Amino acid sequence: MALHQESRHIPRLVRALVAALISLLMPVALGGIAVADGGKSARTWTVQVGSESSDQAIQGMSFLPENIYINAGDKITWKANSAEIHTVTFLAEGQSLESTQPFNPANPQYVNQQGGKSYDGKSYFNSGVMTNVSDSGFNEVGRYTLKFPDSGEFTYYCLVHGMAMKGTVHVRVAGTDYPYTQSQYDRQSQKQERKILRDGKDQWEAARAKADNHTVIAGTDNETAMLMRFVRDHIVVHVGDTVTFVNDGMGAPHTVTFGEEPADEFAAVGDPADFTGGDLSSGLMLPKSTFTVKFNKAGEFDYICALHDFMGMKGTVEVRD
Ligand SMILES: [Cu+2]
Repeated sequence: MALHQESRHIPRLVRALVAALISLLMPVALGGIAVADGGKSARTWTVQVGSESSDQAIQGMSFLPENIYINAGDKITWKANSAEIHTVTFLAEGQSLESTQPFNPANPQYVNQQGGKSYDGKSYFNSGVMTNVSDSGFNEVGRYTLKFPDSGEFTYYCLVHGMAMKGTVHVRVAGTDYPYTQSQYDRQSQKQERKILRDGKDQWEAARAKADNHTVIAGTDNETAMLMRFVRDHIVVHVGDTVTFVNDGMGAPHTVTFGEEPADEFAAVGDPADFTGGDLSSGLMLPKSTFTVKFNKAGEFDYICALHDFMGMKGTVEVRD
């Protein structure tokens, strides 16, 4: 397959080389501007990072489009399109994705931009944390642009979501005809976004069916669409009752945090077997984990997911005598 594609491009490569040679031989009289690619100038393409519903409850884990075909010399600008944080990360030669997991929010290699503006095909390049909001708690960026001077197939990942979120940049020889226009990619992306929203709504409905006054679904996801909500977000129990919070997802972690948010969001705080108000936190709740709290005092207790509260992931347990 790859061989076949290579051979198809040889005449174009030869053309491009001839054009390059001519432009080199041309006197610099033309204002110093040499046209090396037969008149086709380099383009900048756009890839969207994540997607979301207008209330931010449903978050999509996708680079849209997932595959993009560009030519050597072109640039790509990734644009943050969701409150949920993501990264655009090209791993170094020989570095495995597994070795980078899980995401470490305290490590600058994960959260800050790494590498230059031109991708060399082998070093570690990272956008840093990308989101479309300014209160994520990170030094976030809305856009990340890289130039691709060399042809090749380059896969990148979101370090936050690992295997669930990857994309590929197919860089072909300068002058190659583009298979898709930007507006074709955009239409394809919109279709994909609508599917993610439908998936998210289905999961929300399934969560409602599983939840009751003593069982709260603390987020759920199918690795592409995530629900960033507690379901039910307001429950009424009695003193002495227990409530079990369930992360019903497959990829995204959450927390259940009463009182003050701990400096380390992932740290467990307090005794869930005897909660009478104050600070209590589950620590990091991985997919399929649960957190059970016994409420021993009447009152209204508000809690948040320390990771996703800025998207509205909050709840209340009302405890009556
Ligand atoms: Cu959460």
